[in-house]
This record gives sequence, C-alpha cells and structure tokens, in this order.
Amino acid sequence: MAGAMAVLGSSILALLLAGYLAQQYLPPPKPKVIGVDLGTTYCSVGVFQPGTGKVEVIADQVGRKSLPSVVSFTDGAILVGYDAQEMGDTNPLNTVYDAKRFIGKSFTPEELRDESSRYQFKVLYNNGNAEFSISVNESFHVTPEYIGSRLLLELKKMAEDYVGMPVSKAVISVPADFDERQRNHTVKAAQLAGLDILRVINEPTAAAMAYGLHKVDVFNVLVVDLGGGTLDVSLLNKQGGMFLTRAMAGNNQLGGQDFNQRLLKYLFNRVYQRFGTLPSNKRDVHHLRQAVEAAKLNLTLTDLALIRVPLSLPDPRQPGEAARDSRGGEAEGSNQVVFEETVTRDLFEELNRDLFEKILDPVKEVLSHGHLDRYEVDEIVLVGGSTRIPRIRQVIREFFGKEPNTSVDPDLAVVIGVAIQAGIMGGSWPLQVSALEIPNRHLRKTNFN
Ligand SMILES: *[C@@H]1O[C@H](CO)[C@@H](O)[C@H](O)[C@H]1NC(C)=O
Ligand SMILES: *[C@@H]1O[C@H](CO)[C@@H](O)[C@H](O)[C@H]1NC(C)=O
Ligand SMILES: *[C@@H]1O[C@H](CO)[C@@H](O)[C@H](O)[C@H]1NC(C)=O
Ligand SMILES: CC(=O)N[C@H]1CO[C@H](CO)[C@@H](O)[C@@H]1O
Repeated sequence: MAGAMAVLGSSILALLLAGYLAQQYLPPPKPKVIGVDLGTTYCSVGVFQPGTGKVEVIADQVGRKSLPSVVSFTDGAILVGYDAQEMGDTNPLNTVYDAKRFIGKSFTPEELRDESSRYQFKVLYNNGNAEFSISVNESFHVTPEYIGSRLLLELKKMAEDYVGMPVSKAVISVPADFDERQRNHTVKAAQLAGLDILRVINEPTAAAMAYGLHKVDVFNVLVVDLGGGTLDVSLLNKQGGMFLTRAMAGNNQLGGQDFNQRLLKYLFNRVYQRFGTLPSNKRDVHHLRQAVEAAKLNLTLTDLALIRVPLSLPDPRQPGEAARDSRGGEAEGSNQVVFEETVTRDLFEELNRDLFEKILDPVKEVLSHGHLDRYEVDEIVLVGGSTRIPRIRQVIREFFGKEPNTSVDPDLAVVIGVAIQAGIMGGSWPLQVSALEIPNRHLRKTNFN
C-alpha cells in the first residue's frame, strides 16, 4: 500500500514536472488575467508574463505607464485620462476626478457637502450615495462606479492592444480600509466595463508582493503609502505564506500637495518682499504651482532648483494702503516681471519639517496596535510618489534603524503586485496557489489629521 502510494506520488510528481517543463519549452502562453490598480489620482494595468515570470506594466502610445483617474464629459465625447485632465481648466464642471473617494461610500447629506466642497464638479446626494451632475448638451447624473468603469474600459483596451486579444478577467486592488460595500461597488465598476473580477486584493499587500516578499522568509512587513493627498500605513503579517493585515492607520490630509503648498507660500512671500505686491491673477498662480511641482521633483535628485516664472503683478501698493488687498484679475497697468528664486533641498526640508515628522504618527500607531517593536519589522515597503523625497526616506530609515525597500518604482508597486496575483489566478504561476492574502473584515483604520 505504502509502495503503491509512493509510485502514485512519484508519477504525480512526474506529471507536474512534465507540465512544468512543457511550459518552459512551448511558446509562452498569453496572459489571461490582467491586474488593475484603480488609484485615486492615477490608474494602471499590468500583466504577468507566463513565459518569463516578469510583470509588464502596460504603457500608452506615448510610453506613459499610468493615466490620470479623470473623466471629462463634453458635447460630443467622453474623454479619459490625460485628455480628460487637459479639459480640467476649460471644462471644470464636467470633469470628474477623485471618484474613488466616493465609490460605495455611505454619506449623510452634511458629510457629502463637506467632502464635495473642494471640487468644482457638482456632487449630488442620492439616498446616502454620491452622484455627479453632468451638464453638456443634456443634463444627467453619473455614479462613481460609472466614472470607474470608463477608466477601467480604457485600461482594458490598453491591455487588449498589448496582448493582442480580448481580455475579460481581472484582479483589482483597493485600499486596505475599504469596507465590503466599497469593494462591491468597485467590482460593479469593473462589471460595467466588461471585466469579471476574480479577486480583490489590498493595495499594501500588492506592494509587498511587488517586492517578492511572498516568496521570502519575512513575518512583519510595514507598508507606507504616501501619495498626493493621503498617507496610509499598514502592518502586514505573513501567516502560512499568506499576508494578513494586522493594523492600519493614516492621515487623509497629508501628502505631496501639502508639501507643495508650503513652498508656494514661501514663494508668495518672496514675491512680496521683492515687488511689494502679491501675485493675484489665476494664470500667475497656476504657473507658480507648476514651478513648485517641478522644483520638488528636481530636489529629489539635486540640491538646488531654480524657479523662474514670468508674472504680471498688480502695481505695488501705495504706502498706507490696506495690507490685505485681494484684487482679482489682471489689474490695470500691471507690472510685468520675471520672478527668479533659487530653492535648496535644505530649505524645502525646513519648510516641511513638521509635516515630514507627522508621517511617524500612524507608523507608531500600527506598531502599538500590532504589539510590535519597531525592530521586529522585517521589511519596510515604500509606495506612492511622495516617498521619493529623500528626507522622508531618511525619517523612516532613522526610525527603524534600517533601509526601507525602495527598488521598485513607488508609483507602480501596487499594479506590479496586482499583476502577480493576476498571474496566479490565471494559472501561470509554477506553484499551485490561488491567493496570497487572508481577508480581514473586522479591522478599523485610525486616522490622524
Ligand atoms: C451635442 O451637440 C453636438 C453638436 O453641437 C453633437 O455633435 C452631439 O452629438 C451632441 N451630443 C449629444 C449627446 O446629444
Ligand atoms: C457585497 O456583495 C456580496 C456578493 O454579491 C453580497 O453577498 C453582499 O451582501 C454585498 N455586501 C454589501 C455590503 O453590499
Ligand atoms: C528641473 O530640471 C530640469 C532638467 O534638469 C530643468 O530643465 C528645469 O528647469 C528644472 N526646474 C526647476 C524648477 O528647478
Ligand atoms: C533594503 C532592501 O532592499 N531590503 C530588501 C527589499 O526586498 C528584498 C526582497 O525581495 C530583500 O532581499 C531586500 O533585502
């Protein structure tokens, strides 16, 4: 009996091995399942290449690997991504972004009013749900999942162009703190786009997978995701080869935009010191904002950035004139100047010192909630564009006394991980596993604002 079992066992092994070897020598099968990161500000799609075991994040025709999560309605068409983003200035009422902040979320009318006050597009209350009011030739309402579906449709098309055949199955990521309803509505968005969702995984888990942490001996992984407007920190635990989210904390009002705002304020003061007046027209403020973003990006690589912005300033104040004068538009007899200013990395760090330190609040919270000492964290994974800022990496490195994991592009870590999970679901993984995450329904996120 034992002998028969052994023979059976070894023939199964032989079969598996034959299958595995055949996989190596046959022309590589095409990816059957795509991985989608439907982010708040950007979204991307990737596939796991069964042949090489590599993930390909799919680029658009110009080589861009993410598209802005923006949808713009015009008289004749619905624009998506970069095209939609360009309409933001000229068609602000019908250009919807940040839809992920609304998807599947229940609001009271007051909560919705607060949440929507910072947007130019119109958000309506419908029975506890948010809807967007669109007014082109005709007026109509669209749901957040409809906005999601237009983005997903575009990503699906990019994937189909890339693999050269229709695609109908996907794995999608969501923030770890999405509840069941938010997950369901995200799945609904995908269904509207003709995508069958095989699995929904948490963004931090996906990021850990992008670093291959599912394949190595680690127990405690801390993921710091710092984007344009929010910070999310998650503590993951590996149990039996699968990730479990142990604790979550964050700050939904901390991110790249806040760092820009500090530098912008500083530059406004410099303009005032030099020209005795503040920039007031929209175009000048817009150009200053662009220069600030460029300077911030440059300062991740260099110690100096040069701001150079032509401004048309209102005439300097006469002595005795009220200090707070908010003249709008381009004043008569405006003063054409070129504002130049050198900004050092030290200055940028000094302006944002307290904000950078605040990143540690949710980090300490998840450790305390997970009953873990900082030195028991095996790997620290950084996600989100703002984690490129050298000082932020340093704050984290000093706190943990070790290097964070930064070798994967922080903007693509999530989509890469989702594509790996898609590869597993598509059966192209050498090992027969179906999931790398243990769902956790009863976890709450602590917010520091
Ligand atoms: C809106 O009007 C334009 C022409 O002004 C027309 O081409 C387009 O089909 C109309 N769209 C709808 C949705 O009626
Ligand atoms: C989510 O969807 C599942 C499956 O369709 C359903 O059983 C569940 O009740 C839904 N939950 C919520 C909160 O909508
Ligand atoms: C950033 O760097 C680029 C390329 O080196 C340069 O063209 C640009 O002027 C720089 N911008 C700022 C604000 O430093
Ligand atoms: C600092 C660093 O790069 N740490 C780890 C990142 O993740 C890989 C696992 O894929 C480790 O091997 C590195 O040591």
